[in-house]
Amino acid sequence: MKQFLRVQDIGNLQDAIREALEVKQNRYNYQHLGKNKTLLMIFFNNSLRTRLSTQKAAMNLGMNVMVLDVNQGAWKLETERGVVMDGDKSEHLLEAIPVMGSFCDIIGVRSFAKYENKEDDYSEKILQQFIRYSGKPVFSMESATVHPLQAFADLITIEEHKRTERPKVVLTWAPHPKALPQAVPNSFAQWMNATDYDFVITHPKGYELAPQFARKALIEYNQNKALENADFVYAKNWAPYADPNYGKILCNDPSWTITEEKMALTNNGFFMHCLPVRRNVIVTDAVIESPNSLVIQEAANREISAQVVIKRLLESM
Ligand code: AN0
Ligand code: CP
Repeated sequence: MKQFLRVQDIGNLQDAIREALEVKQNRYNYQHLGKNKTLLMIFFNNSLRTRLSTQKAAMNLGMNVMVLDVNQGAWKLETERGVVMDGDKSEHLLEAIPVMGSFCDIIGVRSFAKYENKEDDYSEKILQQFIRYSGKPVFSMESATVHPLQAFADLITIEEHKRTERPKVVLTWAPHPKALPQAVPNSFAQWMNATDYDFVITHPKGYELAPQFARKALIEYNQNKALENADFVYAKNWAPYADPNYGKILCNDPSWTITEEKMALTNNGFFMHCLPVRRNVIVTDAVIESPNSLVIQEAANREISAQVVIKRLLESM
């Protein structure tokens, strides 16, 4: 594996799940792979889980880890080529990337969609420049359109908790005061579409995901109907993809919040969310604190998904 961005990069999903469950049992068995190898984690945006779980995964593999918060202490970076740099930005990404690449063996990048230009976001402009100019394997730690380490961890969590071979998994939009990225629902949909689960997406009209991510999922605009008999309820806010409302807030209807009444429609379903989550906006206290809430297990599996990904990048060097 040379890069990790989409579900296809991980190859056969059953093999990846088997490897994840094995790594989870024996996470310190691969330290020889990372000896004298350095992971550089670059953050253009905030993080709690990705930062800690990815660093832990790399340490499990015997690697050295360096973390750079681009907006705290580094030079302010220009990302557009051709700009006369006489403003507040001291350095161009086109120098910064190869310099960063020269100090490490693998690079993880967190760089959210800016919601200024859909084409720039959906071409993964920043991440692709890291792939092109760093000379090193690159993985997404949530980039403009995808969050594959999250989706892989979510898949592992579902596999650990499913009670039937083909569970019903529902991705539901939920309200939020800010316009959040589409990366988490995009990747969740992409990874669920790669399984044979019964996969349903529910959201208000206007919140359709990009067709290349929604693909064969059943779209049900009535949330209560979508939740009927669900085995897993995956809640997330995202901003609209469709024009002219790309990246704007179109709906803030509190009736989409996941409550105990909503969960009562499910098949004693599990509640999932990638975190961070706003309580009593996305989900009520009672639901997130219930025994059916998997949010902590999901977060813990981020260490495992990251370890499988970094392990495979190291094995391909
Ligand atoms: C981010 C998002 O919605 O993509 C990160 C989630 C992992 N969340 C926020 O910005 C609150
Ligand atoms: N779920 C997730 O990626 O969390 P962070 O934004 O805290 O890394």
